[in-house]
Amino acid sequence: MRYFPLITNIIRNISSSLMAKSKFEYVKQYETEEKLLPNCWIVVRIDGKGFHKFSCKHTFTKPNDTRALHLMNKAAATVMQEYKDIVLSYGVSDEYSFILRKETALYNRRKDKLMTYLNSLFTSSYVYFWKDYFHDVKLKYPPSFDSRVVLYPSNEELRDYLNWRQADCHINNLYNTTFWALVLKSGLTNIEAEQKLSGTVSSDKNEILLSEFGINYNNEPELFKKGTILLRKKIKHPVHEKQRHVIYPFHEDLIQDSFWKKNTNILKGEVSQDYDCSEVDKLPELVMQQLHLNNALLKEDVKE
Ligand SMILES: Nc1nc2c(ncn2[C@@H]2O[C@H](COP(=O)(O)OP(=O)(O)OP(=O)(O)O)[C@@H](O)[C@H]2O)c(=O)[nH]1
Ligand SMILES: [Mg+2]
Repeated sequence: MRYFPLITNIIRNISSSLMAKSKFEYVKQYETEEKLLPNCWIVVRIDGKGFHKFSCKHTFTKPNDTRALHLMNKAAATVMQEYKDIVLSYGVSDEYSFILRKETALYNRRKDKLMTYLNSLFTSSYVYFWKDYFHDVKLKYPPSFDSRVVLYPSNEELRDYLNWRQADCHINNLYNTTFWALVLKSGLTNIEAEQKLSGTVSSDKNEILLSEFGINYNNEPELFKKGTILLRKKIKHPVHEKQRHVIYPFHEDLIQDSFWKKNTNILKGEVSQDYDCSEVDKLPELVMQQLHLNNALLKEDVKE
C-alpha cells in the first residue's frame, strides 16, 4: 500500500510525457529560424502600408502633418524604451529605422522575433497614442506597417544607410513643399504641378519657392527638412536636477561628421550619453512626457 502514491506518480509522469509528444508533434520540425549574423549592425525598418490613402482619409496636413510626425516619434520612443539595445532611431514620413547595437544578444538574434516584436509594439503604440495627437480626428481603420531587417557589417555602411534615408527626406520634402505650394497656393492641378517640376533640380525648386511664394526653404522647420533622430540621453531633470535617462528627439544633419563627433557613444555601441540641455529654450514634448512634466507650467504632474 505504501508504494501506491509512488506508482501513481510514475504512471502520471509517463502519461503526461506521452501526451506532450503527441503524434502531431512532428510538424514542429517544419519550423525554421534565422539567426542574424554576429558582429553586424541590425537595422529594422518599418514603413506604413498605404499611407498615401491613410493620410488622405485622416486629413493629414500637406505636405507635412506635425501631429502625424510626433505620433510616429512617440511610437518609436515607446519601442526604444522597451528595447534598450536600440542605440538610435531615425524617422521620416511614414517610416522608422531602428538601429540595434552590433553585439546585441536580444532574442538570440532571432530575426523573426526581433522584427515582429519591434513592428507590433510600434503599430500598437501608434494606435494607442493616436488620440493624444489627433484628438477629435477618429481613427477610421487600423493602420499597419511592413518591416524588414538589414545587416551592415561596418560603421561606414551603417552611416551610409542613415545618410541615404536622410538624403531621401531632404529630396522628398523639397519636392513636396514646392509641389503643394503650387497646388494649394497657385491653384495648379496635381498634373500641372508635376509637369512644372519635372526635370527641375534642387536650386530650381528653391527658386520657385522664393520667387513665387516668398518661402525661404532654409527657414522651413528642421523636423520636416531633417526628419527625427531619437537618441538615448542622460539629462538633468529641470526641477529636482537629478540625472534622468530619456529618449531625446533631434532634427539635425547626421550626414556631417560633426553629428558623430558629438555622439561618440553610438558607434561604440554604448547606449547612453550625457546631454546638456540647459541651453535649450524648451524641452521637447516627448521628453517632458517622460519626465512627467507639463510644458506649460513646468511643474511636476506626477511625483516620481
Ligand atoms: N499629407 C501628408 N501625407 C503624408 C505625411 N506623411 C506621409 N504621408 C503620405 O504617406 C506616403 C508615404 O510614402 P510611401 O510609403 O512611399 O507610400 P505608401 O502609400 O505608404 O505605400 P506603401 O508604403 O508601398 O504601402 C506619402 O507619399 C504621403 O502620401 C504627412 O505628414 N502629410
Ligand atoms: Mg508607406
